[in-house]
Amino acid sequence: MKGWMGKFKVLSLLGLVALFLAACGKENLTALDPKGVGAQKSLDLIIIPTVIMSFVFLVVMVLLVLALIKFRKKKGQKDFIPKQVEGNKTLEVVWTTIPIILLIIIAVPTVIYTFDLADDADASDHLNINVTGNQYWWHFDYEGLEIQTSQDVYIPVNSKVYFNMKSSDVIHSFWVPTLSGKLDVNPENENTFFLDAHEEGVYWGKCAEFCGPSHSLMDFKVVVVSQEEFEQWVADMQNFDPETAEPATDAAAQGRELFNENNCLGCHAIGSSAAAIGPNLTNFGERSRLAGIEEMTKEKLVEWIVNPELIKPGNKMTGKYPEVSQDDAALIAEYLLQLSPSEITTEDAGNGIEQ
Ligand code: HEC
Ligand SMILES: [Cu+2]
Repeated sequence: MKGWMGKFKVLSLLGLVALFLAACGKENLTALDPKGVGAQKSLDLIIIPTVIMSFVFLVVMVLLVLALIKFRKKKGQKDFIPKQVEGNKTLEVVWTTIPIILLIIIAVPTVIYTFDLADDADASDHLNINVTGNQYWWHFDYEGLEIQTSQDVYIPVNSKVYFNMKSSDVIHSFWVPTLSGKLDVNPENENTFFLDAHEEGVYWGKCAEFCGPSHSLMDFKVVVVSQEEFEQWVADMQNFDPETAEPATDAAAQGRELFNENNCLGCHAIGSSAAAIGPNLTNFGERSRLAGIEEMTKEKLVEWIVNPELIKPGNKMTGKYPEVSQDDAALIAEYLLQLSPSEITTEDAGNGIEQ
Protein backbone atom coordinates (compact mmCIF):
# COMPACT_ATOMS: atom_id res chain seq x y z
CA MET A 1 0.00 0.00 0.00
CA LYS A 2 2.74 2.39 1.04
CA GLY A 3 4.75 1.65 -2.10
CA TRP A 4 1.69 2.30 -4.24
CA MET A 5 1.08 5.66 -2.54
CA GLY A 6 4.73 6.57 -3.06
CA LYS A 7 4.48 5.81 -6.76
CA PHE A 8 1.31 7.84 -6.98
CA LYS A 9 3.03 10.84 -5.40
CA VAL A 10 5.99 10.62 -7.75
CA LEU A 11 3.68 10.31 -10.76
CA SER A 12 1.58 13.31 -9.77
CA LEU A 13 4.74 15.34 -9.19
CA LEU A 14 6.01 14.37 -12.64
CA GLY A 15 2.60 15.33 -14.05
CA LEU A 16 2.87 18.78 -12.48
CA VAL A 17 6.36 19.27 -13.85
CA ALA A 18 5.16 18.22 -17.33
CA LEU A 19 2.24 20.66 -17.09
CA PHE A 20 4.59 23.46 -16.03
CA LEU A 21 7.00 22.75 -18.87
CA ALA A 22 4.11 22.57 -21.34
CA ALA A 23 3.01 26.06 -20.24
CA CYS A 24 6.56 27.36 -20.62
CA GLY A 25 6.87 25.88 -24.07
CA LYS A 26 3.77 27.58 -25.49
CA GLU A 27 4.37 29.80 -28.47
CA ASN A 28 5.51 33.34 -27.91
CA LEU A 29 6.48 33.06 -24.25
CA THR A 30 9.23 30.54 -24.55
CA ALA A 31 12.99 30.49 -24.28
CA LEU A 32 13.17 27.27 -26.29
CA ASP A 33 12.26 28.75 -29.68
CA PRO A 34 14.63 31.71 -29.94
CA LYS A 35 13.93 34.58 -32.34
CA GLY A 36 16.74 36.84 -31.20
CA VAL A 37 20.50 36.83 -30.62
CA GLY A 38 20.30 36.84 -26.81
CA ALA A 39 17.72 34.04 -26.70
CA GLN A 40 19.76 31.93 -29.14
CA LYS A 41 22.84 32.26 -26.92
CA SER A 42 20.79 31.48 -23.81
CA LEU A 43 19.47 28.33 -25.48
CA ASP A 44 23.01 27.26 -26.40
CA LEU A 45 23.93 27.70 -22.74
CA ILE A 46 20.96 25.54 -21.74
CA ILE A 47 21.87 22.79 -24.20
CA ILE A 48 25.61 22.46 -23.47
CA PRO A 49 25.31 21.66 -19.73
CA THR A 50 22.20 19.54 -20.31
CA VAL A 51 24.06 17.31 -22.76
CA ILE A 52 27.13 17.07 -20.53
CA MET A 53 25.12 16.36 -17.39
CA SER A 54 23.00 13.75 -19.14
CA PHE A 55 26.21 12.00 -20.21
CA VAL A 56 27.58 12.09 -16.65
CA PHE A 57 24.26 10.82 -15.29
CA LEU A 58 24.27 7.95 -17.78
CA VAL A 59 27.84 6.88 -16.97
CA VAL A 60 27.19 6.99 -13.21
CA MET A 61 23.96 5.01 -13.56
CA VAL A 62 25.58 2.32 -15.71
CA LEU A 63 28.46 1.93 -13.23
CA LEU A 64 25.99 1.81 -10.34
CA VAL A 65 23.82 -0.87 -11.93
CA LEU A 66 26.87 -2.95 -12.90
CA ALA A 67 28.20 -2.74 -9.34
CA LEU A 68 24.81 -3.70 -7.89
CA ILE A 69 24.56 -6.76 -10.14
CA LYS A 70 28.15 -7.91 -9.92
CA PHE A 71 28.67 -7.53 -6.17
CA ARG A 72 25.28 -8.50 -4.80
CA LYS A 73 25.04 -11.47 -2.45
CA LYS A 74 24.58 -14.63 -4.51
CA LYS A 75 22.15 -17.39 -3.52
CA GLY A 76 23.66 -19.67 -0.90
CA GLN A 77 26.65 -17.40 -0.42
CA LYS A 78 27.92 -17.00 3.15
CA ASP A 79 28.16 -13.57 4.78
CA PHE A 80 31.65 -12.16 4.49
CA ILE A 81 33.40 -8.80 4.42
CA PRO A 82 35.01 -8.22 1.00
CA LYS A 83 38.57 -6.97 0.64
CA GLN A 84 38.72 -3.34 1.81
CA VAL A 85 40.45 -0.98 -0.62
CA GLU A 86 41.66 2.38 0.67
CA GLY A 87 43.05 5.09 -1.56
CA ASN A 88 43.78 4.74 -5.26
CA LYS A 89 45.77 7.57 -6.75
CA THR A 90 44.93 6.86 -10.38
CA LEU A 91 41.18 6.68 -9.70
CA GLU A 92 41.21 9.85 -7.61
CA VAL A 93 43.11 11.79 -10.25
CA VAL A 94 40.70 10.56 -12.92
CA TRP A 95 37.53 11.48 -11.07
CA THR A 96 38.86 14.89 -10.08
CA THR A 97 40.16 15.76 -13.54
CA ILE A 98 37.07 14.77 -15.53
CA PRO A 99 34.69 17.13 -13.65
CA ILE A 100 37.25 19.96 -13.91
CA ILE A 101 37.41 19.51 -17.68
CA LEU A 102 33.60 19.33 -17.94
CA LEU A 103 33.20 22.49 -15.86
CA ILE A 104 35.71 24.31 -18.06
CA ILE A 105 33.74 23.24 -21.16
CA ILE A 106 30.64 24.79 -19.57
CA ALA A 107 32.38 27.86 -18.15
CA VAL A 108 34.15 29.08 -21.29
CA PRO A 109 31.06 29.74 -23.49
CA THR A 110 29.10 30.97 -20.45
CA VAL A 111 31.66 33.65 -19.65
CA ILE A 112 32.16 34.62 -23.31
CA TYR A 113 28.40 34.91 -23.99
CA THR A 114 27.77 36.80 -20.76
CA PHE A 115 30.32 39.45 -21.72
CA ASP A 116 29.05 39.52 -25.35
CA LEU A 117 25.49 40.16 -24.27
CA ALA A 118 26.45 42.84 -21.74
CA ASP A 119 28.70 44.71 -24.17
CA ASP A 120 27.30 48.16 -24.95
CA ALA A 121 30.42 49.75 -26.49
CA ASP A 122 28.62 50.35 -29.81
CA ALA A 123 25.35 51.58 -28.23
CA SER A 124 25.67 55.09 -29.65
CA ASP A 125 25.64 53.72 -33.24
CA HIS A 126 22.22 52.14 -32.70
CA LEU A 127 18.68 53.01 -31.73
CA ASN A 128 18.46 53.63 -27.98
CA ILE A 129 15.25 53.33 -26.01
CA ASN A 130 15.08 54.57 -22.45
CA VAL A 131 12.84 52.25 -20.49
CA THR A 132 11.15 53.04 -17.20
CA GLY A 133 9.68 50.20 -15.19
CA ASN A 134 6.68 51.26 -13.09
CA GLN A 135 4.33 49.32 -10.88
CA TYR A 136 2.77 47.66 -13.18
CA TRP A 137 3.51 49.02 -16.61
CA TRP A 138 6.42 49.92 -18.89
CA HIS A 139 7.31 53.24 -20.46
CA PHE A 140 9.48 53.67 -23.58
CA ASP A 141 11.22 56.88 -24.60
CA TYR A 142 12.94 56.73 -28.01
CA GLU A 143 16.17 58.68 -27.68
CA GLY A 144 16.52 61.49 -30.21
CA LEU A 145 13.19 60.71 -31.90
CA GLU A 146 10.82 62.50 -29.50
CA ILE A 147 8.57 59.48 -29.34
CA GLN A 148 7.06 58.36 -26.07
CA THR A 149 5.03 55.22 -25.77
CA SER A 150 3.98 52.63 -23.22
CA GLN A 151 3.13 48.92 -23.02
CA ASP A 152 4.06 48.06 -26.63
CA VAL A 153 7.55 48.89 -27.90
CA TYR A 154 8.20 48.89 -31.67
CA ILE A 155 11.64 47.94 -32.98
CA PRO A 156 13.06 47.12 -36.43
CA VAL A 157 14.02 43.54 -37.31
CA ASN A 158 17.70 42.46 -37.65
CA SER A 159 18.99 45.49 -35.85
CA LYS A 160 20.59 45.93 -32.48
CA VAL A 161 18.39 48.10 -30.27
CA TYR A 162 19.73 49.22 -26.91
CA PHE A 163 17.46 49.44 -23.89
CA ASN A 164 18.61 51.71 -21.06
CA MET A 165 16.51 50.79 -18.09
CA LYS A 166 15.59 52.39 -14.82
CA SER A 167 12.76 51.94 -12.37
CA SER A 168 10.59 54.72 -10.96
CA ASP A 169 9.76 52.73 -7.83
CA VAL A 170 10.84 49.20 -6.86
CA ILE A 171 13.06 46.66 -8.64
CA HIS A 172 11.55 45.14 -11.79
CA SER A 173 13.07 42.83 -14.38
CA PHE A 174 12.72 43.15 -18.15
CA TRP A 175 12.25 39.79 -19.83
CA VAL A 176 11.23 38.81 -23.34
CA PRO A 177 12.10 35.12 -23.28
CA THR A 178 11.84 34.59 -27.04
CA LEU A 179 14.27 37.45 -27.74
CA SER A 180 16.74 37.51 -24.86
CA GLY A 181 17.52 36.91 -21.21
CA LYS A 182 16.41 39.00 -18.25
CA LEU A 183 17.80 42.29 -17.01
CA ASP A 184 17.14 43.85 -13.62
CA VAL A 185 15.53 47.30 -13.69
CA ASN A 186 16.67 49.19 -10.59
CA PRO A 187 15.64 52.53 -9.10
CA GLU A 188 19.24 53.58 -8.33
CA ASN A 189 21.17 52.85 -11.51
CA GLU A 190 20.69 52.40 -15.23
CA ASN A 191 21.18 48.94 -16.73
CA THR A 192 21.68 48.50 -20.45
CA PHE A 193 21.34 45.59 -22.84
CA PHE A 194 20.27 45.05 -26.41
CA LEU A 195 17.65 43.11 -28.30
CA ASP A 196 18.42 41.91 -31.80
CA ALA A 197 15.38 40.11 -33.22
CA HIS A 198 15.70 38.11 -36.42
CA GLU A 199 12.02 37.51 -37.15
CA GLU A 200 9.08 39.92 -37.32
CA GLY A 201 6.26 39.39 -34.86
CA VAL A 202 4.77 40.40 -31.53
CA TYR A 203 6.75 39.03 -28.62
CA TRP A 204 5.40 38.95 -25.10
CA GLY A 205 7.48 40.32 -22.27
CA LYS A 206 7.05 39.92 -18.54
CA CYS A 207 8.29 41.55 -15.40
CA ALA A 208 10.45 38.86 -13.82
CA GLU A 209 11.03 40.38 -10.38
CA PHE A 210 8.27 40.29 -7.79
CA CYS A 211 7.19 43.91 -7.46
CA GLY A 212 3.77 43.99 -5.79
CA PRO A 213 0.21 42.62 -5.99
CA SER A 214 -0.11 42.99 -9.78
CA HIS A 215 3.43 41.84 -10.56
CA SER A 216 2.21 38.86 -12.58
CA LEU A 217 0.08 41.21 -14.72
CA MET A 218 3.00 43.46 -15.66
CA ASP A 219 3.17 42.26 -19.26
CA PHE A 220 4.42 44.17 -22.31
CA LYS A 221 5.01 43.47 -26.00
CA VAL A 222 7.96 43.92 -28.29
CA VAL A 223 6.58 44.52 -31.77
CA VAL A 224 9.26 43.63 -34.32
CA VAL A 225 8.57 45.10 -37.76
CA SER A 226 10.55 45.50 -41.00
CA GLN A 227 12.94 48.41 -41.37
CA GLU A 228 10.51 50.23 -43.74
CA GLU A 229 7.55 49.68 -41.44
CA PHE A 230 9.58 50.97 -38.54
CA GLU A 231 10.47 54.15 -40.39
CA GLN A 232 6.80 54.56 -41.30
CA TRP A 233 5.82 54.08 -37.67
CA VAL A 234 8.36 56.68 -36.50
CA ALA A 235 7.09 59.19 -39.07
CA ASP A 236 3.43 58.51 -38.16
CA MET A 237 4.12 58.93 -34.44
CA GLN A 238 6.10 62.14 -35.02
CA ASN A 239 3.48 63.64 -37.31
CA PHE A 240 0.65 63.05 -34.88
CA ASP A 241 -0.42 66.23 -33.16
CA PRO A 242 -3.01 65.72 -30.42
CA GLU A 243 -3.95 69.42 -30.57
CA THR A 244 -5.07 69.31 -34.18
CA ALA A 245 -6.09 65.66 -34.61
CA GLU A 246 -9.87 65.68 -34.80
CA PRO A 247 -11.65 62.79 -33.03
CA ALA A 248 -13.16 60.35 -35.51
CA THR A 249 -16.77 60.62 -34.29
CA ASP A 250 -19.00 62.93 -32.24
CA ALA A 251 -18.97 60.43 -29.39
CA ALA A 252 -15.18 60.43 -29.49
CA ALA A 253 -15.18 64.25 -29.39
CA GLN A 254 -17.41 64.18 -26.31
CA GLY A 255 -15.08 61.55 -24.89
CA ARG A 256 -12.15 63.90 -25.35
CA GLU A 257 -13.94 66.61 -23.33
CA LEU A 258 -14.63 64.12 -20.54
CA PHE A 259 -11.03 62.89 -20.67
CA ASN A 260 -9.83 66.45 -20.14
CA GLU A 261 -12.38 67.16 -17.39
CA ASN A 262 -11.75 64.07 -15.29
CA ASN A 263 -8.10 64.66 -14.46
CA CYS A 264 -7.01 61.87 -16.83
CA LEU A 265 -4.47 64.26 -18.36
CA GLY A 266 -2.93 64.72 -14.92
CA CYS A 267 -1.21 61.37 -15.45
CA HIS A 268 -1.66 60.39 -19.11
CA ALA A 269 0.09 62.26 -21.89
CA ILE A 270 -1.16 62.06 -25.47
CA GLY A 271 1.60 63.15 -27.83
CA SER A 272 5.34 63.33 -27.25
CA SER A 273 5.29 64.93 -23.80
CA ALA A 274 7.66 63.11 -21.49
CA ALA A 275 5.38 63.39 -18.44
CA ALA A 276 4.49 59.85 -17.52
CA ILE A 277 2.80 59.12 -14.23
CA GLY A 278 0.57 56.79 -16.23
CA PRO A 279 1.00 55.15 -19.65
CA ASN A 280 1.35 57.44 -22.68
CA LEU A 281 -1.85 57.00 -24.70
CA THR A 282 -0.79 58.46 -28.09
CA ASN A 283 -1.30 55.17 -29.92
CA PHE A 284 -3.61 53.51 -27.40
CA GLY A 285 -5.96 52.37 -30.19
CA GLU A 286 -3.15 50.25 -31.65
CA ARG A 287 -2.26 48.43 -28.47
CA SER A 288 -2.70 44.70 -28.58
CA ARG A 289 -3.88 44.57 -24.97
CA LEU A 290 -5.45 46.85 -22.42
CA ALA A 291 -3.11 47.61 -19.50
CA GLY A 292 -0.70 45.09 -20.97
CA ILE A 293 -2.86 42.05 -20.30
CA GLU A 294 -6.60 42.38 -20.92
CA GLU A 295 -8.35 41.82 -24.21
CA MET A 296 -8.70 45.16 -25.99
CA THR A 297 -12.48 45.55 -26.18
CA LYS A 298 -14.70 48.51 -25.46
CA GLU A 299 -16.44 46.63 -22.62
CA LYS A 300 -13.14 45.89 -20.87
CA LEU A 301 -11.99 49.47 -21.36
CA VAL A 302 -15.18 50.83 -19.78
CA GLU A 303 -14.67 48.40 -16.91
CA TRP A 304 -11.10 49.67 -16.54
CA ILE A 305 -12.08 53.34 -16.51
CA VAL A 306 -14.88 52.78 -13.99
CA ASN A 307 -12.82 50.59 -11.66
CA PRO A 308 -9.29 49.56 -12.67
CA GLU A 309 -8.83 47.84 -9.32
CA LEU A 310 -10.90 44.89 -10.55
CA ILE A 311 -8.40 44.28 -13.36
CA LYS A 312 -5.08 45.18 -11.72
CA PRO A 313 -5.16 45.14 -7.91
CA GLY A 314 -2.93 47.79 -6.32
CA ASN A 315 -2.45 49.79 -9.56
CA LYS A 316 -1.55 53.48 -9.23
CA MET A 317 -4.63 54.84 -11.02
CA THR A 318 -7.40 53.61 -8.71
CA GLY A 319 -9.00 56.38 -6.66
CA LYS A 320 -6.92 59.21 -8.15
CA TYR A 321 -9.66 60.72 -10.35
CA PRO A 322 -13.31 61.69 -9.93
CA GLU A 323 -15.79 58.82 -10.15
CA VAL A 324 -16.74 58.17 -13.78
CA SER A 325 -20.20 56.86 -14.75
CA GLN A 326 -20.63 53.93 -17.18
CA ASP A 327 -22.00 56.30 -19.84
CA ASP A 328 -19.13 58.76 -19.52
CA ALA A 329 -16.65 55.90 -19.50
CA ALA A 330 -18.18 54.61 -22.75
CA LEU A 331 -17.63 58.01 -24.40
CA ILE A 332 -14.06 58.21 -23.11
CA ALA A 333 -13.52 54.70 -24.47
CA GLU A 334 -14.72 55.86 -27.90
CA TYR A 335 -12.12 58.60 -27.79
CA LEU A 336 -9.22 56.43 -26.60
CA LEU A 337 -9.88 53.57 -29.02
CA GLN A 338 -9.65 55.83 -32.06
CA LEU A 339 -6.21 57.11 -31.05
CA SER A 340 -4.14 55.40 -33.73
CA PRO A 341 -1.67 57.60 -35.57
CA SER A 342 0.13 54.75 -37.27
CA GLU A 343 -0.93 52.58 -40.19
CA ILE A 344 1.28 49.72 -39.09
CA THR A 345 -0.98 47.00 -37.79
CA THR A 346 0.22 43.96 -35.95
CA GLU A 347 -1.33 40.72 -34.95
CA ASP A 348 -0.83 39.61 -31.41
CA ALA A 349 -0.72 35.87 -30.99
CA GLY A 350 -1.17 36.16 -27.23
CA ASN A 351 1.10 34.64 -24.64
CA GLY A 352 -0.28 31.17 -25.28
CA ILE A 353 -1.53 30.83 -21.71
CA GLU A 354 -5.25 30.36 -21.20
CA GLN A 355 -6.65 33.10 -19.00
C1 HEC B 1 -3.02 59.24 -10.72
C2 HEC B 1 -2.70 59.06 -12.09
C3 HEC B 1 -3.80 58.60 -13.04
C4 HEC B 1 -4.99 59.22 -13.34
C5 HEC B 1 -5.56 60.48 -12.75
C6 HEC B 1 -5.60 58.41 -14.37
N1 HEC B 1 -4.80 57.33 -14.66
FE1 HEC B 1 -5.14 55.94 -16.10
N2 HEC B 1 -3.49 54.92 -15.51
C7 HEC B 1 -2.62 55.34 -14.54
C8 HEC B 1 -1.63 54.32 -14.33
C9 HEC B 1 -0.50 54.34 -13.31
C10 HEC B 1 -1.94 53.28 -15.25
C11 HEC B 1 -1.19 51.97 -15.42
C12 HEC B 1 -1.85 50.92 -14.58
C13 HEC B 1 -1.16 49.61 -14.65
O1 HEC B 1 -1.16 49.02 -15.73
O2 HEC B 1 -0.62 49.20 -13.63
C14 HEC B 1 -3.10 53.71 -15.99
C15 HEC B 1 -3.66 52.99 -17.04
C16 HEC B 1 -4.68 53.47 -17.83
C17 HEC B 1 -5.13 52.84 -19.05
C18 HEC B 1 -4.52 51.61 -19.71
C19 HEC B 1 -3.41 52.10 -20.59
C20 HEC B 1 -2.76 51.09 -21.51
O3 HEC B 1 -1.78 51.49 -22.09
O4 HEC B 1 -3.21 49.98 -21.65
C21 HEC B 1 -6.16 53.60 -19.53
C22 HEC B 1 -6.94 53.35 -20.79
C23 HEC B 1 -6.35 54.68 -18.59
N3 HEC B 1 -5.43 54.59 -17.58
C24 HEC B 1 -7.33 55.65 -18.72
C25 HEC B 1 -7.53 56.68 -17.79
C26 HEC B 1 -8.66 57.57 -17.84
C27 HEC B 1 -9.74 57.55 -18.89
C28 HEC B 1 -8.51 58.42 -16.78
C29 HEC B 1 -9.45 59.53 -16.36
C30 HEC B 1 -10.80 59.15 -16.10
C31 HEC B 1 -7.31 58.04 -16.08
N4 HEC B 1 -6.75 56.97 -16.71
C32 HEC B 1 -6.81 58.69 -14.95
C33 HEC B 1 -2.65 56.51 -13.83
C34 HEC B 1 -3.71 57.41 -13.86
CU1 LIG C 1 7.52 44.55 -12.00
